[in-house]
Amino acid sequence: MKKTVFITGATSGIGKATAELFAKNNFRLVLCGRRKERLEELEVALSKQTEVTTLQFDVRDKDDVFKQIANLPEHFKHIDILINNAGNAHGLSTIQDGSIDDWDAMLDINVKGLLYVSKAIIPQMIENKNGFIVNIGSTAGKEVYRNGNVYCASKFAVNALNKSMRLDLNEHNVRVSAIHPGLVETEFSDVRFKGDSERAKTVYQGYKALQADDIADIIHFVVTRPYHVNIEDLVVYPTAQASATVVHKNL
Ligand code: NDP
Ligand code: 8X3
Repeated sequence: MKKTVFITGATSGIGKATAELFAKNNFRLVLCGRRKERLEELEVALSKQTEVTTLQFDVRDKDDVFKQIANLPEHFKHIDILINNAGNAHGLSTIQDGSIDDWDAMLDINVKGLLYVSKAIIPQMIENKNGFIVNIGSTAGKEVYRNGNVYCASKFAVNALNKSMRLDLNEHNVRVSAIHPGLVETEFSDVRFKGDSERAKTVYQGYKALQADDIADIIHFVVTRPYHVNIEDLVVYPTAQASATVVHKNL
């Protein structure tokens, strides 16, 4: 039977690549993000392959998150797979110089936003005794690096929530996985450096970073294992990256 996948942060990077791959593989799609035009473009493009609906919300707005998920068209209400992907780093500063607005954004989006969306979708998975939640963490949630402080904390929280979800949902037959990528070339660094695209480009220079398609491929692999198989935690780096701070560059 055709499965429905709900993807947050589908308007760019990992989320968009995942939407495209899942469309190709005949999943029904609920695609979320704030940028309306991008959602519309995706809906038009992917509707040629599968059924698609879009929800435009900011994951920080809990009332809107709950309202929009509750009001999904009938055909899209039953969600088999939730991919908690929306998130970003905002800034790269020492703890003493960090911006409180950036801290709020990262904790509100990467942690609380993930919780709101999950809370809106988990009850139906419990009722159905079936479902899959994939949390996109980061290697920043496994190892801190200088200036990463609050972004790292937000991803350590995703790691903890992933483990907690596994414990709490275990008796309900719901699968839960986290995927923790290292450096992936997306709009991530543009957002981190607030539109300074020259600086963002330097993050991916001198080596081959992971691409959004690589992560989409891994997500697809994880969710298409037989139901008795649950990959708990998957860490993936580009070959040139050995840890958060060791990247072999040929500059
Ligand atoms: P992008 O910046 O390309 O994509 C981020 C996505 O998140 C966009 O679709 C954006 O949509 C959405 N998003 C951001 N803020 C909000 C919000 N407040 N409400 C709703 N949606 C939001 O980055 P990536 O694809 O790289 O990032 C995806 C995930 O992967 C993030 O959780 C990130 O932390 C994680 N990650 C990224 C790595 C990397 O090196 N790139 C490595 C490890 C993990 P819109 O702006 O339209 O709302
Ligand atoms: C994104 C990877 O190294 O910029 O989560 O934190 S990193």
